[in-house]
Amino acid sequence: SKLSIYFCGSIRGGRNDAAIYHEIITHLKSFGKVFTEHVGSDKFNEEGIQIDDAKLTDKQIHDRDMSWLQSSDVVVAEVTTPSLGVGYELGRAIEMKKKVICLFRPSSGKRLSAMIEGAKCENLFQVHHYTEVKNACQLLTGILGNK
Ligand code: 6K6
Repeated sequence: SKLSIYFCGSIRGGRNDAAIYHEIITHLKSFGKVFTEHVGSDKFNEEGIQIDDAKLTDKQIHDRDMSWLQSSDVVVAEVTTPSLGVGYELGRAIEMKKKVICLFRPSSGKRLSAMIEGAKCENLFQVHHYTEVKNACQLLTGILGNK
């Protein structure tokens, strides 16, 4: 059956990995509906303002994202580029007892926050280190593919 998937990736934290988010989101769409698809779009300026879409206030963005998060079955986060928004979403998702899958690329030279790495908990909060996006996608198929 079709899943509702909430994807998290950095916007104002930095757009270096936007192309990777886009690839992951494209893959996730084969498992159901992806909220926050815009996270993988290239239609943002450096301030994380969406260029062509209707302009929303920060409060509207926050409230809309929180209701999407609430109605999602699973949360997938690319956490390599540190983002306050993504960290916030993950904390809220844990509180909502959502299943969370974090994806991190050690080849970035960054070290993942202990608050994300250390939140790891068997099934409900997973943290996976990957190298190539295709490996991350295979991993997602393994987790989401038979649901
Ligand atoms: C539209 C109008 C003005 O700005 C926008 C676009 N901004 C956002 N739209 C939707 N979700 C957002 C936006 N900014 C942040 N988020 C959420 O926080 C996304 O779901 C991302 O996972 C996360 C990114 O947070 P930052 O702190 O890196 O921006």
